[in-house]
Amino acid sequence: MAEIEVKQDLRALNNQTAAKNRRSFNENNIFVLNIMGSPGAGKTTLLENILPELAATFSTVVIEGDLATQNDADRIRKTGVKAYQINTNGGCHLDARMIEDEFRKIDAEKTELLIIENVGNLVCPISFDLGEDLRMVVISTPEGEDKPLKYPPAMINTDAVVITKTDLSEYVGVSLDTMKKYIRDINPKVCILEAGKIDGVYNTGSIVRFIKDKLAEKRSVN
Ligand SMILES: Nc1nc2c(ncn2[C@@H]2O[C@H](COP(=O)(O)OP(=O)(O)O)[C@@H](O)[C@H]2O)c(=O)[nH]1
Ligand SMILES: [Mg+2]
Repeated sequence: MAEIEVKQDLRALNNQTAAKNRRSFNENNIFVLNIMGSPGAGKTTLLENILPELAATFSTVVIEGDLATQNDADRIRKTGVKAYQINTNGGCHLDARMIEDEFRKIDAEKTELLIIENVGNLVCPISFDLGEDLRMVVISTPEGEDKPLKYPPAMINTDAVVITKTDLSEYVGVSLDTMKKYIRDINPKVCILEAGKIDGVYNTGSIVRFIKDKLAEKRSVN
């Protein structure tokens, strides 16, 4: 009982900071995307492939979340996009306070799109609002087609599910159609997108379009 109360207090505190972050992002006309998914699902690879096109249109910054190392921030910097690394030192998710602290280092006036790659985990990040506008959950075919059924909160509390490594589905005995059906069984309304290498080229067109559309939607109502 005491443990439940502590968790509820932590969540309430996080929500307050997330609301503060959201106000700061809105005041500065920054669109914020939170990318979540298991370790190795292909989150950074997806970013490496969508950033050139997104950064050509919008002034973009990335915040990377990992337990340790600067590896992912280094990978992002190679695309020419500015990246900030948060090391959680064992923490299984980013929280709104970490983003608030990191955001102070960012030139808000010069930023239009902020992309956050959360710590690799299909459970903890889902229940922590960071103040983002858009959520994407990345799930790769080698994880197994039943994973959407096993992690319902990740399928429900997101705007889109990106199935990555579509090129590997036949080698790991995973049916893309079954995986999509399981995602829809949990969340009939969620947008399902695909990414993977086809003939050596990583296809990201639908994902870039989805992000651009959502960003334009937000601008049109503000
Ligand atoms: N074949 C294939 N490999 C991929 C794809 N996406 C990512 N990978 C590989 O999967 C591994 C983990 O990817 P990474 O982007 O670091 O995953 P993250 O931990 O979710 O950021 C790397 O070796 C990538 O090269 C894909 O679409 N197809
Ligand atoms: Mg990564």
